[in-house]
Amino acid sequence: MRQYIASNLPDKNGQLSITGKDFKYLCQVLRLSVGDVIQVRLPNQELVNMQVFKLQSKQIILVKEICDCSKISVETGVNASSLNEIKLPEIWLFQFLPKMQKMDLIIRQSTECGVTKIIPVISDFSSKDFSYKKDDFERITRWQRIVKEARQQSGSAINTQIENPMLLGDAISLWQENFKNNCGFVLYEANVAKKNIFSVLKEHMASAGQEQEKKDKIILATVKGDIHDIGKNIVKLLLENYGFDVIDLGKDVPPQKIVKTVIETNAKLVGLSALMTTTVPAMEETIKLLRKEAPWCKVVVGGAVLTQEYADKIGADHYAKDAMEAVRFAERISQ
Ligand code: B12
Repeated sequence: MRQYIASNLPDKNGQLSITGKDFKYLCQVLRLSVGDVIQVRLPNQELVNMQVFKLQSKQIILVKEICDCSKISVETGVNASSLNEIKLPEIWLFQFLPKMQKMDLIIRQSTECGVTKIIPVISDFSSKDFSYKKDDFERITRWQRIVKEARQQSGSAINTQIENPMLLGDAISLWQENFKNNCGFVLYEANVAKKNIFSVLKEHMASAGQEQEKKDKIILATVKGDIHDIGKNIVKLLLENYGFDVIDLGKDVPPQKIVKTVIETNAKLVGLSALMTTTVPAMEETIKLLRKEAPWCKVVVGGAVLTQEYADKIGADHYAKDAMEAVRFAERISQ
């Protein structure tokens, strides 16, 4: 555990008393004993080190660290991040309701990734397997529990909020109210929705006369042999949101097809994604071919397996660790 999410603030003596389910979790799962130190995220989102002061049959009492324990004694590794280190933009996930189990997984993963708000959307694209009531208290409580667990395990400083499921129209209004002139991006699930929410939003924006003028063309592809495309799709959505004209060649794309498209469209930038060590060579091969056949074109690479070192080794112009960094690079290139 990288942090414990506390529901209350410590009392006036600086003691935090924990009972019930949280008590069981701390004692039976994490096996805390007297003297152990853990990181605690207080309700005001402050992160403090607290030490087990007393352990009784149904209650555990934590106090602000009293000994000089510079090291966290419960599961070392990456520590929870403190809020002031985080200067990320807010990320809101508008998610068509998929099957229950999948939604649980999505909530867990987006919390771990630092999504600020999760908005479950009810529409024709939502799963028909479950009937989602608007104010299903039990379901919301369950989702909130998943968020709490995911925050505890990942150490995320972002206080992820989950909304009651809402109809697509309400979701669009919410998006417009909050992201009018700022960037907002939407994750989507192509398998659930033939027409994804982003295209729905784009249509909505176009009808409201807000369609932006298109910037440069960018070719995106997941390289040959690799079928991971979630990250690339996020990059695409964000680039499009910033007005770039993205040609998405999809996944498992051979180098020749990428080079051919660059030549045909005269694109200035290619974004390549690879998520496996086994497909990084295909990325290298693509870059080599691009240098030969389309030397004017810059290449930005990304994907969980890549590092700056790898990117340098295979001759990429830029490594983007996330979608926003890809946008920043594209903005620089297009100037
Ligand atoms: C989801 C997933 C799958 C899904 C993919 C669904 C899909 N449509 O993409 C499925 C189930 C199909 C799958 C299959 C496989 N997978 Co898989 N998969 C994952 C998993 C769990 C998450 C990847 C993901 O989507 N992350 C979320 C996105 C948002 O993050 P991201 O891709 O990193 O993208 C961000 C940045 O990296 C960056 N970025 C990404 N792309 C780009 C591109 C550009 C141009 C730029 C600028 C930036 C950029 O921006 C994004 C947003 O910020 C990872 C584990 C992990 N935690 O990474 C394993 C993982 C990638 N898979 C793995 C493996 C081995 C496989 C399989 C071979 C399994 C198998 N035996 O069949 C197959 C691969 C088949 C193939 N030929 O490709 C391994 C790879 C190991 C390695 N280091 O080589 C991983 C790491 C799991 C593991 N720990 O073993 N997988």
